[in-house]
Amino acid sequence: MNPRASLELAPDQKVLFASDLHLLHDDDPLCTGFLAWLEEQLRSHQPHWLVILGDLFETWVGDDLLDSESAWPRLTETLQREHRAGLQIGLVHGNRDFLLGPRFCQSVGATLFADPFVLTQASGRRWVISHGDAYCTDDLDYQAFRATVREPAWQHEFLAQPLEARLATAQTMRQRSQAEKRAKTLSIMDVNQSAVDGAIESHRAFGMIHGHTHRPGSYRTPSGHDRWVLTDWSIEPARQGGLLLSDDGPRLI
Ligand code: LP5
Ligand code: MN
Repeated sequence: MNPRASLELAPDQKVLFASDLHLLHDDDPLCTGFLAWLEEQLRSHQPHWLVILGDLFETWVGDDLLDSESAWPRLTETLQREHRAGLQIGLVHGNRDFLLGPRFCQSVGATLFADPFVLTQASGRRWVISHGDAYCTDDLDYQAFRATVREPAWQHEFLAQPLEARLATAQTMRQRSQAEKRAKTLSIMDVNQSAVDGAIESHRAFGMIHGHTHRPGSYRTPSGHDRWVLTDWSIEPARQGGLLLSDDGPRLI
């Protein structure tokens, strides 16, 4: 699957971003909350694109999950219906669901985008769009793990294992991640500012939009660029939201 590397917007086209939903089950309250939120945003803002900026799922161990008892009928049917009604859907891999593949994308009518990709607004303003984990360069243990599991050969071998074995490995890895995070400082788990500035400048962009760090807000980088961070999700409505990019610029919603 060749991910798309850029997106150019025409005047008046808006993009709705959401990330870090970490959905567990198709029928749980978080998924219900997300689908209701999505319908509401689509109705009130009428975006041309929905871009899911990684970690839609708590974990994703292969597209054959769609055949399993933990399939996603409500989520996939809703996205597919919106896609048929004219919504363009984009997807970026997160650190939990980097194994989302062509079959999942097809099931919801989504286009996979590279991490990072460059979005150009009608005004010519360029944004680097990323899940964000790649810029947490101070987290050396995570970056070593990331390098391993993003290798095609590793993924090929992992995906050849039975589904039950993959689910068990993912669960072990989740527990390990939670344990290791308790010993890491907040700053190690945040993006590295120089890495962000480097990416913005090498793409000749105005700023960056990302998720992953669970620290929503708009920030200024040391070199004076804009960095917008999406919220992660929980069942509390205060922690449910996204970002709307319009001709007026980005806005957390
Ligand atoms: O996700 P979160 O918020 O808890 O923390 C992330 C980083 N952790 C991860 C791991 C994922 O949570 C769990 C894996 C998802 C399953 C994917 C599909 C199946 C793949 C199975 C892989 C074996 O991404 C965490 C960061 C944090 O963000 C903040 O940025 O700190 O990083 C870690 O916890 C990584 C550890 O520090 C290093 C772990 C080394 C593990 C070595 C064993 C690898 C074996 C691979 C072969 C089986
Ligand atoms: Mn993440």
